[in-house]
Amino acid sequence: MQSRSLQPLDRLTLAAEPQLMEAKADIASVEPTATKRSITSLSEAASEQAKRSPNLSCGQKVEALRQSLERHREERQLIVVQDFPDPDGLSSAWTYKLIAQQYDIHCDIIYAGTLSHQENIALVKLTNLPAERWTVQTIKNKDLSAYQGLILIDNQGTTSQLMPFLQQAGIPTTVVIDHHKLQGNLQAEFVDIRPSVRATATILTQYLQAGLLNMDSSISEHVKCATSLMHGLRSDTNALRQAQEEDFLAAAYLSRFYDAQLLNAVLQTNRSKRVMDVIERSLKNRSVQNNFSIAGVGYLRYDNRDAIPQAADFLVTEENVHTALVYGIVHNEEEGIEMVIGSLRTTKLTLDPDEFLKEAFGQDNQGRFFGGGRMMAGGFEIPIGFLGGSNENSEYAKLKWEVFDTQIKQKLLKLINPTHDLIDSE
Ligand SMILES: [Mn+2]
Repeated sequence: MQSRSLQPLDRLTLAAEPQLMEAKADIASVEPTATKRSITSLSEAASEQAKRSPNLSCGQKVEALRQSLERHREERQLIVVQDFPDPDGLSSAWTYKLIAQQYDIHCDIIYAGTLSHQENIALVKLTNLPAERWTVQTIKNKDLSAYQGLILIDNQGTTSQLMPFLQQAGIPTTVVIDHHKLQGNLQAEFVDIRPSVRATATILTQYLQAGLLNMDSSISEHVKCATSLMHGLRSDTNALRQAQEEDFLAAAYLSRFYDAQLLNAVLQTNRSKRVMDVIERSLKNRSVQNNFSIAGVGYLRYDNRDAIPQAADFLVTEENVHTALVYGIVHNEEEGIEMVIGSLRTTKLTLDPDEFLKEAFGQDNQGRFFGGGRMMAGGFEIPIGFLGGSNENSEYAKLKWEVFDTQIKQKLLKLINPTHDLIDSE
């Protein structure tokens, strides 16, 4: 029994090596004509990464996490998931919370945005998943001195509006567990970032398997948490179609505990009419070039923001399309701000969403990238600042949309079709 459950971890140790070679190959493949600066920053990034997450085997990582938990016994920690939490982030955060409970660490799981996908709402309701919404207003009224550590799961702090407040309060980042690419400056006591893994739920399941929490199918909370992990894992791997060996092994382990009926109930929630309307708009507005499908969907209410990734999921299923990009202007009535929000979905293995979006949209004046991603999926958020805010004047709203629509298309087409000239040369 014991040796059987250890097997996947051994494989993971083996799997870590080709990844290292890949990283070296990346550095070697920089063309000699490249500027000195880019070579330095690449090797710097590689050595930085090596410093932060030394080439530990999964067993060693588990041990390092165990020690971190031990060090922080009886403390309170805040688990931050991205603003619009997805099943992978939510289920992984819950798993960390249950693991930490073993060490008398109390965790609160928080997110700043909304639960907008009908499946996410169903997941949280049906499993009683303990996540709280803290808006920017909420956090201003919280006593943050009650928390001794910050836990970032399925993100690296770059997709949460709460981060500046938490950093200002001086709460140290204790743990980061993620499968997105390294997003830059990150200092934490324990870091497990594995972009080669398809879901953070896989990483947390490996922790469970390694014994950080003894799963018991007679405990309803364990069954529900395992079900949410299964959902998270499925949802980040396109229903396991893009899963790799370690994801399947994690799913196999979870199959001992999860509730198939409960998972079915979560998956069978229907799309709302508003989501259907956005998908319809994306279909109508899409233009396909070089196997990219691009669609602007105009204005959206904040609560319907999740319609954007769902529309991208749908557009990428068209024949001869390998990548879909859908975006719209999302209006946040509560805070009176507007943002361009977009999603990318790709089935092309050689297209790196993180690189693609960073190159397409660049960064703001504080060096923060407008976009980023993981394997097969990415997203971007561009604040529209002074031009934001609702306007009764429909002519103005139409003009504003056209400006952003044109600008985004221009930036995307530069990458997709470099010879394309948007401005008519008559
Ligand atoms: Mn994820």
